[in-house]
Amino acid sequence: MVHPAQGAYTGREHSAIIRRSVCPYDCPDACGLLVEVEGGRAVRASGDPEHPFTRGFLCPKMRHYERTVHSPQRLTTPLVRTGPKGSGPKGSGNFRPVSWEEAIGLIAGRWRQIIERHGAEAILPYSYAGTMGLIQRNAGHPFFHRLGASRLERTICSPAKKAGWKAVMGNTRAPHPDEVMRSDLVILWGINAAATSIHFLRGVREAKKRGAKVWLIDTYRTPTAAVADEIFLVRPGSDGALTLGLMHLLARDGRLDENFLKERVQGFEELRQRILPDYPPEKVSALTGLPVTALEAMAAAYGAARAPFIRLGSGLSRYGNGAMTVRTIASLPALVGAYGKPGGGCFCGTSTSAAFALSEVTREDFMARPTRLVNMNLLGQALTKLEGPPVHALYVYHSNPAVVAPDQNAVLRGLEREDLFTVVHERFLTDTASYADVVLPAASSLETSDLYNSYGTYCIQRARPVIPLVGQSKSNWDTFALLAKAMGFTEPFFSQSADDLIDRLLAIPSPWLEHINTALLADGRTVELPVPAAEGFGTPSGRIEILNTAESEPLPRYIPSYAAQEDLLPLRLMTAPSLFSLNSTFYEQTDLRKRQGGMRLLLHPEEAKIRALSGGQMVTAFNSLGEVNFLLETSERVPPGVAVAEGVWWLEHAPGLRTVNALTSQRLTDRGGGSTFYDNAIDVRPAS
Ligand SMILES: Nc1nc2c(c(=O)[nH]1)N[C@H]1C(S)=C(S)[C@@H](COP(=O)(O)OP(=O)(O)OC[C@H]3O[C@@H](n4cnc5c(=O)[nH]c(N)nc54)[C@H](O)[C@@H]3O)O[C@H]1N2
Ligand SMILES: Nc1nc2c(c(=O)[nH]1)N[C@H]1C(S)=C(S)[C@@H](COP(=O)(O)OP(=O)(O)OC[C@H]3O[C@@H](n4cnc5c(=O)[nH]c(N)nc54)[C@H](O)[C@@H]3O)O[C@H]1N2
Ligand SMILES: [Mo]
Repeated sequence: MVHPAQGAYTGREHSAIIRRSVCPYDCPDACGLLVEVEGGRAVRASGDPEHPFTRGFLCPKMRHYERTVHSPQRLTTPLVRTGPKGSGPKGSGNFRPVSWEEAIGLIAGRWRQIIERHGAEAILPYSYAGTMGLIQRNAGHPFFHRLGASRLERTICSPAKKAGWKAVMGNTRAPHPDEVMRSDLVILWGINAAATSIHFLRGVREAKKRGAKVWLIDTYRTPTAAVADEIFLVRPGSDGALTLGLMHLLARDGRLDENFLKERVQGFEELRQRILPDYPPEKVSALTGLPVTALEAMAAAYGAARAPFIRLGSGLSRYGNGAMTVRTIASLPALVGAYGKPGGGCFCGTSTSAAFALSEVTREDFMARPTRLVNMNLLGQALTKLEGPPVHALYVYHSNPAVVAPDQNAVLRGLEREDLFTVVHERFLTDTASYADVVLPAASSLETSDLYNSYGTYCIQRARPVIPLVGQSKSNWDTFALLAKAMGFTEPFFSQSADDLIDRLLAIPSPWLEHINTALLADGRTVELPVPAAEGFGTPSGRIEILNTAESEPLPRYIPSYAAQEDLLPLRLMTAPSLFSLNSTFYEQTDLRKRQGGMRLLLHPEEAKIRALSGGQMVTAFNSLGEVNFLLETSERVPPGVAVAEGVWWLEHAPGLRTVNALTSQRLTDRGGGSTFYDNAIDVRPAS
């Protein structure tokens, strides 16, 4: 048993000591960490066995967090560009180290000129989820609001999923994730939980032990297939049709919970009469690629289950029809009354940030007027085409758009502009940083204070620094404090510390925080918030709204994805998460890169054969947006018609000049302005 030390790093410790922290990355689990610190360095990271949900188990990515924190590649001083833009880490001779004072002075000077000539909206902040802590993640909002800069619509991840869920369920809160243990039919739907929700799988395995059956519905056999009893591989973007087909069969066979539908659901009759007749099994089979016998068996098993539980991922929402697909799936449990049963329903995710008055961090009130909104998925367009005013300055923090944003060629064309003044605050000289005019070194989560929420559990945790700052790095919060001072902002808000702001947030009354143990939280331990009691559904009508007249389409129906509408190229590209990286994070760890086995494209052997390709060969994947070289792997795990590229690789480690997002488009989802990373078609030829 380990006994972590209390309080923050003091700088006076000489022998090894163990301190608590939190995994800062964009993952639903938000693991509790124990960090062994020796001589001011983190020497080992392990899971905190006292974390109520993650219970001491870490994913392969975090097992050597110390290798990221103390990587020889960490940036340790501010840098100013001396060579051409975008020559990558190999060309790091293109920068010269400068002091923070010089760097901040340079930035403030350029920004003042730009504001004078073009107005503050010519400045665009760009950030996403390098760190999930509520303070560091949102640290730029008050600054850019006060500056009057353009605002970024942060919709790269899953806004379509949220919009789809909300259309049916409103603000209904998710059950506790361990509710899955009480289910007799668990459906892992469009989620590679073995990569993206590993602690949730513990509950799934427990349900299995108690007799539950587990299904996986995906577009290829992901590593999650190992826990599944049944695997259903659907055509990409066709889950909406699948769901309507299942509903058709449930209605046809009288497998409905009529009482539940009458009392707690709005609009099932309309759906039954106007929509479901259009989705007979033969048609749904043609749309989804699933045989009619499989559809019949699925509907029969779903209808007969005592408490079917859907764990819905985000992949299937990243399509032109993504919000509608989620809306349709969210309606399904209502037909059999699963939302009313322990262990039943649909789990999309939690949001414990709801416990906090986040507007006290983001400070929309600092805006003199609502400024221009720029959708982050349209960064390529914003940097190359936007007028009134064009973007003259970009400030990137905890994000890596040169590789994570769609339409890489457009993004890089934008970043290459000599007249664009780019600042990047980063831990590493990422591909984005290699295009910067000024690079600022960022602190890691072990060096900063923060308050962490979770989007897969009901846990929160406060973290304090466990090691001193590496080199001259600074946290997001402290960097914006310097920039605020340089820009002449005198509001006391900008001179408080991150810990001051955390104290303030925790002191604001919230029904979520009423009964928690504040001493535990102050001590840096994980605190689980009580799941709010479910009284009815959080919709305007108090019912599950299958019919929602506030939507432009009042009822769910199947809309084909962009790629299905075009049908120009034969392969649908799945840009799926890897077990050994998190978006473009962790590529600094050599072992994790090796475990991915290089930047690969997976194809069914038949698809390789008709193109005279073989596994192990270098291939070029292409479409109208770009070309990307991959190492080809042929695999029966991938059905014909589908290509899979896991991971978001750095250009530095790519076999060619581009990575996967040179093949993804800037098209948006039907609702929410989301990304459509999975809704792209490609073809493949031998690399020249
Ligand atoms: N190891 C690892 N963990 C991660 C991440 C990572 O990159 N790696 N990313 C983090 C982030 S940012 C997020 S948002 C979360 C969630 O990250 P997401 O990217 O949403 O990952 P999943 O929810 O696992 O869902 C992706 C799955 O959806 C499948 N899919 C794609 N299209 C379809 C379709 O049309 N139908 C069906 N049924 N399935 C489809 C893909 O094949 C894949 O298995 O995970 C986080 N955790
Ligand atoms: N092809 C494809 N593209 C995708 C996805 C996909 O599945 N496939 N997933 C998409 C999704 S769901 C998401 S959420 C986005 C995520 O996109 P991003 O939010 O850009 O995530 P990362 O790639 O993890 O890059 C985060 C960067 O932040 C830096 N960083 C970490 N901590 C700090 C800090 O405290 N301060 C500062 N200043 N920097 C820090 C890290 O070094 C890292 O380079 O990517 C999207 N892109
Ligand atoms: Mo994400």
